[in-house]
Amino acid sequence: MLENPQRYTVTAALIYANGPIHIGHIAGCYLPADIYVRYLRSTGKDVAFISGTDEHGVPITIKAKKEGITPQEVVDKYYGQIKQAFSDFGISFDIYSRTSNAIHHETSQEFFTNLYNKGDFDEEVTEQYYDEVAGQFLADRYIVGTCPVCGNPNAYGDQCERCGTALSPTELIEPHSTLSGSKPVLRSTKNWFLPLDRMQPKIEEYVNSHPEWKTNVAGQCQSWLKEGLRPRAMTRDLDWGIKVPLPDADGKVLYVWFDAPIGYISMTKEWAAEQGRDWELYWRDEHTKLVHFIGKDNIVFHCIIFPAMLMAEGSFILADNVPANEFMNLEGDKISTSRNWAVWLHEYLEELPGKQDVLRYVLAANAPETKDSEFTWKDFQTRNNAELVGIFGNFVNRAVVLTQKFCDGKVPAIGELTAYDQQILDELALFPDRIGQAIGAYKFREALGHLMDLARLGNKYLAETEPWKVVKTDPLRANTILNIALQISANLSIVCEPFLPFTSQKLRNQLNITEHFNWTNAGRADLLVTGTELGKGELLFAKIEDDEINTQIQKLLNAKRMNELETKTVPALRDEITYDDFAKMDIRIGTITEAERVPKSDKLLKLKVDDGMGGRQILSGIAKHFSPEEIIGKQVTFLANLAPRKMMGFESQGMILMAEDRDGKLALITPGDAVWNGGTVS
Ligand code: B3M
Ligand code: ZN
Repeated sequence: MLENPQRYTVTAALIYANGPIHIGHIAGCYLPADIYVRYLRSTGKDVAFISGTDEHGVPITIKAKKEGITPQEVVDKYYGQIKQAFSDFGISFDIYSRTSNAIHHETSQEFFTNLYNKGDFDEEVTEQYYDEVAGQFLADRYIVGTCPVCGNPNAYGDQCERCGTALSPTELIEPHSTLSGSKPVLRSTKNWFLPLDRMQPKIEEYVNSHPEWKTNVAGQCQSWLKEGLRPRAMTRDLDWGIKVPLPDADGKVLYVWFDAPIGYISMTKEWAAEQGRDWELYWRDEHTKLVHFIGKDNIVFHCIIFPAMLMAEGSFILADNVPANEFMNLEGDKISTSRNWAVWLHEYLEELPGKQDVLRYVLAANAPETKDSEFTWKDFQTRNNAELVGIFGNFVNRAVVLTQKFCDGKVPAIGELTAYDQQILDELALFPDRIGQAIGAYKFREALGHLMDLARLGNKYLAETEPWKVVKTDPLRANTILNIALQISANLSIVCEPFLPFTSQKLRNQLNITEHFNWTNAGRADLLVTGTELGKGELLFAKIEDDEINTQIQKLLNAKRMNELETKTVPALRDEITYDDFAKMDIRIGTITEAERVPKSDKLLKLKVDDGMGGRQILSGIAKHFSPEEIIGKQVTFLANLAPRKMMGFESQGMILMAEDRDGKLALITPGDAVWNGGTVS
């Protein structure tokens, strides 16, 4: 672990630009990174906070195929959307760029050429699956087959999503191409491999030199190392990506996991150029602390493969830490893009405007730091109402309102301190370090807990000193109490900023803080100058009502229902019949003229149908689907020569034809144009 770094390069995963982002991404990676960076900035550190979109690789081409647009159109669409959502949510990247930029292509190719020239790659001809119908090599993701471990028939060539096993396509049982459905054949092709096997001792040394890494991260690394690293191809036979800068590499691109992490470097270059800074300090100076924030599915790439690339290249620093989080689940189920089981950030921002900090708070409080965690809307509501409104907002509000009431809205003078006041101020002074140390150790939940404890301390102080009573007998004493309460509030505005930046700004406005206080000022009891007029009082947090939550829960339930429907298949065809069989049926058009429920039956409606032949009575089992009123006057299709039969004591002379939707809903079959009653259907 690097002690006393001179500067920080903090990266957050370059998410694939193939879809919008959801709360799982934020809780896993972006929010912790933002809290960390905001804290570092507040302590006056030199930080570059780098992120952007990953615009290469098979996930992009798969999406393009699905949406029927080009890969370029996919990444253009989502880059803008993702960038906007992050910015609206207050994720304070110094740059949010993209791997399709020219500078990134150049940087990656240069990196590759460097390793190539140094002889770091093994050139190898291997057998890869090829789709003869589609005429192209198949990326692992384009091959589906049965998992040899758990028998899942839909395992991908690189991983089984049911049991989590990492696979190679040749391990799949009965593989087929998702491009054409055909059985892929093996064809030989040349690629360039990074010999991770030979590099293992150096990688091991690196990983083992970081005993401070989180256990979930260290655990994954050790299990990879224990299995023994294998050479990994750094080029692929694909047409979407960065061209391999070699003469004999037509139709080949850099492996997306080769170019993507280099994106951190090229984006830093881009940022530094804009800022007139030297990018090399952020990647080549050993006093720079490099930290990668990612989700758990990216651990091996950031802890083993990218460091191996950097080691081979030789002129870069390696990550000091990779504080990867586990996953966040949603309402008892895994977040899933394909099943639309997610809370999408852009939708949240639209549907719950002005509540960025509530989501930031809930996601930080529930962050999956050591194990998978869970987001529920009920918990969201409770944390908002009980914690943000009930503790944080309540304290600040009391301090401000009492000041308005008893002190003319101005910061009152502080007088002589009691022993209790002093004790409170001593405690206050400890908070910035306590919170900061937890953030520095990537323990964001703990840090947030300390932050709330400071608000609790404020509440306790007011409850015990009761300035609203004291003011009647000893106004000077009340002034001292309120001064202290306001100083605690001012401190809250500083130390809450990494977590709740919007609230911090509101609070500063409310306390009329114009100075640029930062972490180094926190802990002091003289932040607010006596006599300063407070700004407009506005509630920091608003109660969230059941309605708002129920709307969100309903939305998820709808998604679940849509999914269930989508997996439903069309019923199998009945046995074949001849034309003569069909011709026996006399199907006609008629108009329902009367409809009423059949007593004692919850299913049957008794209908009068104008059949152009004097009318007839038909009983139909549709009472659960239609009210009598809504079907009177409707034209329907009915089977006219069905033998009459008795139902619940009434004669039914025919049968109304119905169409059944996949969710079981019934629809009348009404002719597209009005047809005279008695008209035949054939
Ligand atoms: N694009 C995977 C992902 O979006 C990958 C991360 C790259 S980080 C350099 O989860
Ligand atoms: Zn499996």
